[in-house]
Amino acid sequence: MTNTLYEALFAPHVGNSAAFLQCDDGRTLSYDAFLKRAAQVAHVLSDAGVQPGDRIVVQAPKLSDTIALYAASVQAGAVYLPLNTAYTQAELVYFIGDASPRLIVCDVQDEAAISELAKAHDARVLTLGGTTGSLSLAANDKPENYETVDRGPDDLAALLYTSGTTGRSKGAMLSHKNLLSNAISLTDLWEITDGDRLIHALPVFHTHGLFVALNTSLLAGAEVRLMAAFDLEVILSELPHSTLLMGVPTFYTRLLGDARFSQDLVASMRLFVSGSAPLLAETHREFEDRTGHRILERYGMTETNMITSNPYHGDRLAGTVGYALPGTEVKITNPESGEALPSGDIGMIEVRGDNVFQGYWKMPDKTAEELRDNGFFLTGDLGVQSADGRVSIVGRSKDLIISGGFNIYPKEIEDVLNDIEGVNESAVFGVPHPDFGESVIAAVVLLPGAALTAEDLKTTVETQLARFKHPRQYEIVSELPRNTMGKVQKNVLRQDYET
Ligand code: MCA
Ligand code: AMP
Repeated sequence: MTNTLYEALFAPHVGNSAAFLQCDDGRTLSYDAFLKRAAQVAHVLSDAGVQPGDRIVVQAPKLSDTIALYAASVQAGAVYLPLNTAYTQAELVYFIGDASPRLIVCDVQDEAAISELAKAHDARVLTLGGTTGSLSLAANDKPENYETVDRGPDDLAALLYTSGTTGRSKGAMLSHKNLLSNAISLTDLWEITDGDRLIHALPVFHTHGLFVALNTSLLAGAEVRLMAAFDLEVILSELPHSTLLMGVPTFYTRLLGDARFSQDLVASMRLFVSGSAPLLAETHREFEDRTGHRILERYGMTETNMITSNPYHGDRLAGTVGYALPGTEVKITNPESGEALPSGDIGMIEVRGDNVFQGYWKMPDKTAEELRDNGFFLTGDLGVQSADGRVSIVGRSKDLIISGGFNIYPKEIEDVLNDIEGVNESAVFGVPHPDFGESVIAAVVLLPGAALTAEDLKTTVETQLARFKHPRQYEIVSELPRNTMGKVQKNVLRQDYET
């Protein structure tokens, strides 16, 4: 058997009686029990007709069986395609049409609606949720071992959709090598071992919670306290028995907002990692003052996994994202010419290495635009590198809002608004928010005579887009600010509406 990811992350744990997943209901699954469960789930996948290379769409609650499904997908040689549980039916239609999955695994509650969607695409539907999910029930009777399907380093293990500044979401094709190389780098760098216990409060449909948190734990044999979702009370109660927390900046500002969060409470903690959105220097300092720990900030993208990290030993500098990971090259280039810039100059962050994806699913032109022939990927982030290679992100050339660690592409919301009868044009932008980092505002210009209200706009947006993308404020304006070239000046809107 050769299956790059399975052999490295899962197979070494056969017979390992150490705890792997501890769930909200207090149930603990050892590594060995988890592997047996994954094998049972892999049989269900095969029975559903899943062949090597087939996509499995997963929009499901965060349960131990959801993690077993990820392992089973790897073992069966399938391509795991997780989706945000907040996505609406309207959003799902696109993903299912684009990825043409063999199987869709959804929440028990959504079975009827998803089955309707699946019909048009000839996909099977199974469910997860409580003890009644059809996937879990089917797995119960299956054998506890499964013949692992051969997969090489360049075979796809996952397809993760990421929105774009223009057009539709793009599926980032991630190979076994992409995921494994990054897991190895991070586990080494952050010194994760089987003595660690990770508080896992991130969703498992994005790179951060799925790959950074789980693949490193699996590689090291660490214990994972699998929380269904972020819950401040639970985290406070788990901190005294844990060593590791990985989160988005909102996790850390919320912890700091609670007076019980103290140095004593984190006495057994070894490392706090932050990423997915910029961590304010102020949060970094306040965290150190309160706990004595310096948060370790790292930087990554869906297309590249993790790119840079502050050092485990050495200076974790607020406002910087550290150094390129071992085996990963970073350079700063002139966004127009692509020429490498000297240290100290601001430019586009480009990255190359085994961590960089294989391209966008069925979008060769988009791939060619963002992935150079020489292997460097254009991140769309603007940064600067010090003479010794330390990277700071100073902005984005892409029009992106990051709210609570979720990416929101204004274009997607503008498209929905502009389609409303009576709307002339719109501009969606982010303003600073104390909890989510940024929050969304929409400025809308109506056609002459149109009598739409903010409430009308809100009602339409709500039927189309996931809740976290909804503008928290709608402003009907007479015109949008433009520069001499006619381009909408979102920086002016941001300034005007910043509170
Ligand atoms: C929830 N809501 C949000 C967000 N999350 N609104 C805007 N932005 C958000 N991120 C809304 C809900 O729709 C709801 O609205 C209300 O807030 C409360 O919902 P609840 O589920 O209770 O939210 P929460 O518990 O407060 O969640 C906040 C959170 C969560 C814990 C910060 O958003 C989260 O887990 N974020 C992590 C995202 C993540 O994993 N990103 C990694 C991407 P209403 O009440 O009005 O209905 S991977 C990545 O970026 C790269 C690769 C990297 O570098 O890691
Ligand atoms: P995603 O498209 O969900 O993979 O999000 C990737 C984007 O998140 C990056 O291109 C950055 O803009 C942003 N990001 C990730 N980590 C950090 C960080 N530590 N600081 C600032 N931005 C970050």
